[in-house]
Amino acid sequence: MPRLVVVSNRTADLRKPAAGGLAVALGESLQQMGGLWFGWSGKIIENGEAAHYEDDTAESGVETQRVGKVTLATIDLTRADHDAYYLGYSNDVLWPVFHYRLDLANFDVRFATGYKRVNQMFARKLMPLLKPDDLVWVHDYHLIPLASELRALGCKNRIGFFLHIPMPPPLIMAAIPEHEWLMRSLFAFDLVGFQSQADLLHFCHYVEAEAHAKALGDGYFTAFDRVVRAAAFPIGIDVDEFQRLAQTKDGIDMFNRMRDEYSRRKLLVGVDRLDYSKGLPHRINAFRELLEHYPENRKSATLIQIASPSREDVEAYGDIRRQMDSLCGAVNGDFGELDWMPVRYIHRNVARKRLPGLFRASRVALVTPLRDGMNLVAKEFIAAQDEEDPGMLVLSRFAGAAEQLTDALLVNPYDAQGTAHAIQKALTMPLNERRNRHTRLLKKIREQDIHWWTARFLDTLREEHQ
Ligand code: ADQ
Repeated sequence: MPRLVVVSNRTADLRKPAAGGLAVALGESLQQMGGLWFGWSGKIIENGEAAHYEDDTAESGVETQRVGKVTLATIDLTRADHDAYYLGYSNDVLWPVFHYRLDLANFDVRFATGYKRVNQMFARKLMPLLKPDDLVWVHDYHLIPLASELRALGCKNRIGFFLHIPMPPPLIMAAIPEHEWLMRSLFAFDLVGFQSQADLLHFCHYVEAEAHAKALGDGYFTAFDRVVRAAAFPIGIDVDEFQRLAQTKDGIDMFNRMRDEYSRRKLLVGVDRLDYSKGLPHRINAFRELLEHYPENRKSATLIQIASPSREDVEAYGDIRRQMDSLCGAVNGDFGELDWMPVRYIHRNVARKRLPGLFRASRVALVTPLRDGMNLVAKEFIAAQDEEDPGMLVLSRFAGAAEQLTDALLVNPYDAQGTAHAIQKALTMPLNERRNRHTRLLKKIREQDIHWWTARFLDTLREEHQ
């Protein structure tokens, strides 16, 4: 069996499940299969100059560490490289554009140069660690050119790529000055995976229209003298692990505390990174609509919104924070009573072990991103429910998860009144309907869980084109 080599921007401390979806998903699969995980250590060399990378002696060395069955191999970045590659191109160009937010993108040409330079360095550092039959699995938008850089160094391994965020439609993609180069880079992989059919379709439209790729059937395309296969692999969660977490002492304590605290109230919950793609201000506005148009919820419904700090060095993230402070403050100011606050907004990280209890005690989860690759919180909420008396999921149709979770109440998060109506429907849904919907949702997330996802991606990567 070939060794698995995972490459992602960050490797995580596998002993501590982190807040990012990628870290959670990969940590689980790598621990099971063993192998190598390569990425940035998270350390920044303050006095380093990006130009020094031309001189091999000034480059950061690779540090290795063994955690269980996994070898972690990490490199540091200079401040200049970190700012151009990570803050700049990854989070100020690719993240907004891939989430359809051209208005937030900052197309500074220095970002593209830094992005390319760091991908070259990743390739140079990784290449000596590879064995000929390793399967290489590259993750996410930070590393789109990595396979082409590895190929330039002579790498013949099978290399797969998974995009955790949405793939935008061709005309939005075309706003990125380097869009052709990015898409050509994808052809250096053997397999390119997307979260949803919608993303896959955008890729197919782009390569056929803009790159004149020829479709060979079964997801294979040829262009630029290479053959790549593209397919959708909706990422899942470890349903059993999440349910076990709900049954631990911490899980039960959290559930009991929340249930006692909110015994007279209907609890709604939202758990996200504080990111403009998650639709948090729209959600607060929809909740305000709920209180206005369905007054029976006043003094009764409470929304706990956890929004963990994220990418605070990027300007747009400061804006969303200020917006949330003001919107939540206004709802509480306008509707709050001495003994009831409508919104409890928590701008902090919450330990993963607390989430199942919180989800289980909630009547409704609001997962209403404006655009999201998948959204694992939606699946975790379903996994945590009491099957006898399950809570309902209100889910944005613009989350990748909406393709699978059609038994949730699907909403357009831009439509505050429509969303408020769906929340009201969720709060008042008869037990029988809740149970039926939950049974079907749970079946879906069990069938396509994290183990299914890993196995399907790797099995497909192993298949050679005939
Ligand atoms: P994220 O944008 O980080 O991930 P998501 O899938 O919702 O989004 O969440 C990832 C994980 O982080 C979940 O396990 C969740 O419980 C946890 N988490 C989120 N907010 C938290 C908080 N405030 N406190 C504690 N834990 C929190 C990216 C893409 C997604 C895609 C994933 C996986 O943007 O679309 O689903 O990768 O591919």
